[in-house]
Amino acid sequence: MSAQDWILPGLARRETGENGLPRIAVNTPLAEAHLYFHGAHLTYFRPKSGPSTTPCLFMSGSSWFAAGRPIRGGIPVVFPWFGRRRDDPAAPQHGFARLREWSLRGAAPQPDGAVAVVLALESDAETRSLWPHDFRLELRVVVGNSLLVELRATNLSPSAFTFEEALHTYLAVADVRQVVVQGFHGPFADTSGGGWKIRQEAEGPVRLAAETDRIYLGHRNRIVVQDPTGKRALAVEREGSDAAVLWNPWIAKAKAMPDFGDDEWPFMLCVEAGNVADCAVTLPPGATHRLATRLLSEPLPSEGRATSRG
Ligand code: TA6
Repeated sequence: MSAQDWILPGLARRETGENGLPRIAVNTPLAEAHLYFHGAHLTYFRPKSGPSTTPCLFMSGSSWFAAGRPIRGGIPVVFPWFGRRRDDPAAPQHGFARLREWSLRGAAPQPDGAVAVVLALESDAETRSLWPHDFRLELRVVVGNSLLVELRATNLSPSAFTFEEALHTYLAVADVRQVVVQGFHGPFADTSGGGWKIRQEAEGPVRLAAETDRIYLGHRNRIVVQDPTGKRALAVEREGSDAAVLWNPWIAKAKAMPDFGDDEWPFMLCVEAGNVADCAVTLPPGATHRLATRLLSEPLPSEGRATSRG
């Protein structure tokens, strides 16, 4: 490795990742992570202390790593729409930000020993052909005992625009059939099978036993995924996020996804921070909106049972 590969000597460097795609590898005494320039996609985060030092993010062994294709797993950046474009079915699912090559904006060590890396994406003719507005996106990743990911969207247009966004986090779990999810309450949109049916969550923790695809609007709670088989809990804290998404494809949908192994569905659970549907963001000219998600690896409650606290 040559000297110019170091972004932060001894802490962060450019290297060649999967399928020859360039990435930034962060390796500190606290944790390690991989951040691809393709889609500003964080694919790997492993804390080096705490209840478990196994990776906290799921990555599919069948993922594409190719121009124009989304990476399957880690934390996809969803912008400027979520899901399918109702007015343009041919437009890429979940927007174009995760399909573009981002550029390095900067990197810096933090007082607590973490390392921050910032990638950026600005509008151009291609993005304007899909979405007629000028913007700048900055993704700031802070790799420490926990993982902080911030998405800042700035309106560079002369008029306001409205967008949807999400940090589509794929949590790594040892067996999704055993997990207990705390923190989801109230009504949600059940979008499994492509529908949109409002249902009411029963009080108490959520357990999964089938394809689960839920959008909770007006939801800001801390979410904790207790993974008894993995002997840890993964907590997701959010800021600037009025919606949360819970997703596991289960058996049939896993088989239908070419970039997802048929037998991989028990090992992941998406808990996504975002602003979608009625919670979409309208940004005045020159303004910036910050969406943030923090991922923490924590011990299970002492008995390993679901706590009563929501
Ligand atoms: O976030 C849940 C969801 O909208 C699901 O409906 C499913 O489509 C998932 O995103 C994955 O989307 P992708 O385009 O990455 O295959």
